[in-house]
Amino acid sequence: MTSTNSQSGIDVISRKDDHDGAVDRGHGVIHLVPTEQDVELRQKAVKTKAAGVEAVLKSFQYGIGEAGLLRGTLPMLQLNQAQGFDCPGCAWPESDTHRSSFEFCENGAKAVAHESDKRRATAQFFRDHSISEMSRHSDYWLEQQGRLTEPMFLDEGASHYQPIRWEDAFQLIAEELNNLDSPDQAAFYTSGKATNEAAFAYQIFARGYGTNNLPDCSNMCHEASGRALTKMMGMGKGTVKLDDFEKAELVFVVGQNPGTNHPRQLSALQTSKRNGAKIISVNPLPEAGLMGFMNPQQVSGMLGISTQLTDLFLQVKINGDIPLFKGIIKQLVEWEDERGDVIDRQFTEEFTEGMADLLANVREASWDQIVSRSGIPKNQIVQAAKWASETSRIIVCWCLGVTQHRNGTQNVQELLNLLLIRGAIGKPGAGACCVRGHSNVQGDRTMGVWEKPPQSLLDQIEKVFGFHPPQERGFDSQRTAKAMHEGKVKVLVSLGGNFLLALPDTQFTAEAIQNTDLTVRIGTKLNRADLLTGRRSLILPCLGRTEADVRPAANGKPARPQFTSTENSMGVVQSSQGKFAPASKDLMNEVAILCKMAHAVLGDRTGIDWQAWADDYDQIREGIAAVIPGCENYNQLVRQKGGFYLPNGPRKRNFTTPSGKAVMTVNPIPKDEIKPGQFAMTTVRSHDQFNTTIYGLDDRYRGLYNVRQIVMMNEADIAEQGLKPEQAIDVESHFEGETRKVCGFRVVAYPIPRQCVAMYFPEANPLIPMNSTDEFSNCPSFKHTIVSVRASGTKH
Ligand SMILES: Nc1nc2c(c(=O)[nH]1)N[C@H]1C(S)=C(S)[C@@H](COP(=O)(O)OP(=O)(O)OC[C@H]3O[C@@H](n4cnc5c(=O)[nH]c(N)nc54)[C@H](O)[C@@H]3O)O[C@H]1N2
Ligand SMILES: Nc1nc2c(c(=O)[nH]1)N[C@H]1C(S)=C(S)[C@@H](COP(=O)(O)OP(=O)(O)OC[C@H]3O[C@@H](n4cnc5c(=O)[nH]c(N)nc54)[C@H](O)[C@@H]3O)O[C@H]1N2
Ligand SMILES: [Mo]
Repeated sequence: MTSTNSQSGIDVISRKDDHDGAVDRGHGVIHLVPTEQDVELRQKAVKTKAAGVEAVLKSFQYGIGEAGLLRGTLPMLQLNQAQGFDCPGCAWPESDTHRSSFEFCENGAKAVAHESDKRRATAQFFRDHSISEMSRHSDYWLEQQGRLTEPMFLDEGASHYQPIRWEDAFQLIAEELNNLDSPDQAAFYTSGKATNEAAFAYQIFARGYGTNNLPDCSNMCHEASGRALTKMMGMGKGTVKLDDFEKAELVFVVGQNPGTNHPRQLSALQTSKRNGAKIISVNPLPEAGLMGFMNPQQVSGMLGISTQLTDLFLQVKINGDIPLFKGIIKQLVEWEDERGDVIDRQFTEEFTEGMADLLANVREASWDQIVSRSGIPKNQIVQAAKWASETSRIIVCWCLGVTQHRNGTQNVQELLNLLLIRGAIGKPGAGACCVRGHSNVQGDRTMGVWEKPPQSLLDQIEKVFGFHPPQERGFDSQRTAKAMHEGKVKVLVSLGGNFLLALPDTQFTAEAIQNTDLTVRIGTKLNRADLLTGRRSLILPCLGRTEADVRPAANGKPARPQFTSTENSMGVVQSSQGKFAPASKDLMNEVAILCKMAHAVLGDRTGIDWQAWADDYDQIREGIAAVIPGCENYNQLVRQKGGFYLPNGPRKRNFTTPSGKAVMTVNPIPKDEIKPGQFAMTTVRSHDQFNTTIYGLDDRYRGLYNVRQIVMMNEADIAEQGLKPEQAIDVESHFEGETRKVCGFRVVAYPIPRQCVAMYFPEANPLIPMNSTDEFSNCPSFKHTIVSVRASGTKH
């Protein structure tokens, strides 16, 4: 590693303090952090409502700007229509019955426009720009170079990528993989955009090759939800359907920012509200979409008339959710002890176990501790409990503010305890709503992308395909990074995503990646993971979901359009067919790319005709039908208009736990490890990004413009630290004696609880310790890092 001098305020990342994470490959320095100058921060008032006509205009503006008038607007009209393509944005479902012709949201539109980009990162672009030069630019700039058009190869020690033919790329991968000492020296990462066909073919390929090293973005996202739901109900998925929102009488929205990350969820919440439901929001930040909503699909919304969504805003401290929900349950149990009509005894006796321990635990809990650790006054907790005692039509929705903690699994468990004691599972208008992230992250798991595969999956693969899959557990994403760092994993294949910037501890992850022999990334656009690579690197560009996928005539079959399928957050599987001209004639769908890669690597070792799978996805779907429970007749079911629901036991009070009952759990209040002068730091997405893809520099609803290297802090804390708003500060994180630091971030006054700060993902990832993960799910604690701050230029 060599160090470079940073001139800009933003250019510092370090675990060791003496370098910015830049590496010298022999042909110039590759920067882990861009050296581009930032522009001036602008701050406006925090918004109290989301969407409305402004959002529609923004989506068209973005669509037209990025993609050109026709490519920009036409795709949006196809979005989430019964015959169109599945939105490549989030995993929120579409209505089964009524789809408006504008069933899209601003951020779905941005995702589509980003893909329909008219700009191209061609071979000439790679000739003109060395990787060193590209690395000086921001991540925003990298994705702005447009769609990748042909396979590119970076040789050992080379300064530039050069074009490579598809066959040669597959051959290179085959040689590298087939020369490893063990298949476990390779890892196959998946980002949750991959469709069901891609995910299924990919996991069969990895297992046919001989490893369960199938890390995926879910390991960093809802792994804790899967663990908690499986332990307590026997199935790792939520239990509600969209129409339950019409019948609900109380909806909790915990640790999520739907106005930005799941905008169509606001329509569902609006429906609940109009039907008389109360909404309780639990969040350290007063997120615009939680407060009010102007529905862009309706005239009133277009006119700027909003629905007030939240009835009770519980502004918890970061990681205050267990104490808060323990408090709500405690109050319910106190009333039960007085009046005996709060716990649903019929339900709990017939369908659950473990209640005695839960009741003992909440009876013992101290109100003082509940109030001080949640940050919520007792009267507000009593109010929430009162509403929860008045109805059992309760839905609890949650996302990353709940899961990405060292006690993430227990957070989810405490929410589920509330549903169970009220009998709010398996009845209309009630249940668990685990709001997934990436558009097909749930489907990827259903299809078998899982480093800890259930034995039943392995046995069925063996039965259907005749090869013996590996039986040992593989690496999840964090363990993959560590294994690469130790030199145990030498080849990393990524199906989409950005392994470098999505993982914790960017510096460590960069070192890990650079310690491999080969990195291969299938993607649509350039990102920093293509610059900080293994000794050799391949970029394999693929079609996006909006583009028509016509496989050429082969095996006696004429050329015909292919489609793929996805599963949304509520277990609905449906087909998705792109319509638009591909960004380049050299592109293939990622399904075809994977099958061709598998063919080159495995030949006929698995007995699967990979070429036939590449040319006709019906054949892959036959495999899905034979292996994945609930997918029998997949080819037929997926062609039905609106798709089909996967089976969901808990929705019918059929709990597939070892005892056959839903299991209540005891979840201790987490230890308070924050010392005076330190802060709990959470990381959030801005309104203008999709994970590591930055669409723009504005966070409109939070009133923050132009700058992403910021720290949102309570005004009183800013003063107490002797700082001034907008001052440049250094942030140091503390974990088990290790420190990590970023410098030159701007502090902004924000309505966040005392001793709590928020920063943006992925800029804050250098601060996140790799080993700070949930004990049960190993999900990184992206929402809780202990930090201290200093004015830049002063010593810690
Ligand atoms: N436009 C857009 N859509 C997206 C994405 C995107 O990047 N852009 N990403 C997709 C993906 S992969 C995912 S997983 C989802 C993510 O969806 P979200 O979970 O909504 O994403 P985050 O921005 O991480 O927001 C977490 C929320 O939790 C709150 N929070 C932070 N810490 C705590 C805490 O300790 N307790 C509580 N109760 N709340 C807390 C934050 O203030 C914030 O409102 O969105 C998906 N959809
Ligand atoms: N600090 C912090 N870190 C986090 C989080 C957090 O909240 N805080 N959230 C975590 C979560 S929830 C997640 S899901 C991960 C996200 O981790 P990833 O899923 O790995 O990252 P993305 O940014 O979604 O991936 C973006 C890239 O995907 C590629 N891409 C886009 N569309 C397609 C496509 O159709 N096919 C293919 N093959 N490639 C495509 C593009 O090249 C783009 O650059 O990050 C995690 N990291
Ligand atoms: Mo996610």
